[in-house]
Amino acid sequence: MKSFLLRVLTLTLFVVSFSSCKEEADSKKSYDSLFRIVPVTESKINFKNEVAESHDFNFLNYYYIYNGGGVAVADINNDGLDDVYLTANQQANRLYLNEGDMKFKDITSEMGLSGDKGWTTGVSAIDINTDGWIDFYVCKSGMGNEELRSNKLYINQNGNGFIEKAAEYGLDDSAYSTQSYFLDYDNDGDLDVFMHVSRRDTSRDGHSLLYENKLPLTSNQNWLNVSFEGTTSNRDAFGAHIEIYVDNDSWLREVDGGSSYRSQHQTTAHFGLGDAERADSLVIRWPGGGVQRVYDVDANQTITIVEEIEFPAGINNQTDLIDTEWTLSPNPSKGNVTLSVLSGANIDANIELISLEGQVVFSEQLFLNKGPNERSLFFNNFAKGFYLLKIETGRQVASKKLILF
Ligand SMILES: [Ca+2]
Ligand SMILES: [Ca+2]
Ligand SMILES: [Ca+2]
Ligand SMILES: [Ca+2]
Repeated sequence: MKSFLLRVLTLTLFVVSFSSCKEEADSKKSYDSLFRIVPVTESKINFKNEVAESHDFNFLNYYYIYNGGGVAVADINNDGLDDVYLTANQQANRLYLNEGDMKFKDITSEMGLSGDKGWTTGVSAIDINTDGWIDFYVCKSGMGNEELRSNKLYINQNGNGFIEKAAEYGLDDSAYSTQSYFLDYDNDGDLDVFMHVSRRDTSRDGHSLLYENKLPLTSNQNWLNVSFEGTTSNRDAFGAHIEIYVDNDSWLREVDGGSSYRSQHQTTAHFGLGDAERADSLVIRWPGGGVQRVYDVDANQTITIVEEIEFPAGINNQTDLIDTEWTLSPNPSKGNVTLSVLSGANIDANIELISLEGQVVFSEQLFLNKGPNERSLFFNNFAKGFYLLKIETGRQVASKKLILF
């Protein structure tokens, strides 16, 4: 009997001890995990792709039923925040505007995107007309009504809404398309389309389709294709984040590893630059944590940027200047300019004033203290016009336009 009691006690102690270990592990997990689920009440992304099955509508007679829709993530209003377009099979597709801080707003209706019918199989966010504004191409598929299978192209109206123009662009294809892959396959600055079509589409003999973009690009449609090669980050640069700055405008792209079902876009970032013939700067945030900047890049070319530097994640914020955190005022100026810089560290810097012809007309060494810095600069003797003020810190370069009048 004594031995039996001892065994029960030992087992009880083991169970209590195991339970408390598990609770401790669960508790630890909730504090240590790198991800958390953002609740719908917080994000306001209240979207479900619900498919209703029935005796007459199921996998046996409708083989698309579990393929899903697709999602496209891109900045539709050029505010530097990625927005989200979610597509459904039997419900309406939805566009959510990113309001920052993980909060989104359903703007489907106000942007003219409601009323999209048909069985959506995929969506791509691309700038099809190279005007600097992200457009959406939506693939439709499924048996039955051919009209509902016609793909849709929503052209962005300078961030104020979308107008459907698939027929005008010759992309209102009613093939059994699953998803489209966008690439500039002839390197002429516009995105061409490779459309993946189901082998069950006997009208196309099961062939996928390649569409060449024949839109004539004007002087208002300058472009830049940027390819990336990681060295310490992954070689394909998946996860790289690219910002491009032109005058007061900026655009954002990310190199992603896939889009919707059975498709992946080119990893080259395609930018429409409007009437700008050069980009002031490109800021590349590599997946390894490094930040690289490239300056004064001519438009209408394809360039490859190889990863040169890597900082461990988090270091940049401690030691680097941040573009948005330094100012020149007043700008335009008559010559007396105040440079305000928030520096992440005590650091040596060199500033240069560069004319439009590319001549360095002024340079000075500065020591920046960690925190806010202000320096008075006197450019009263320089000719009126546009200049570039460049700051170099040894591991970082940043520039801004300055107008003297
Ligand atoms: Ca946005
Ligand atoms: Ca566009
Ligand atoms: Ca092309
Ligand atoms: Ca073309």
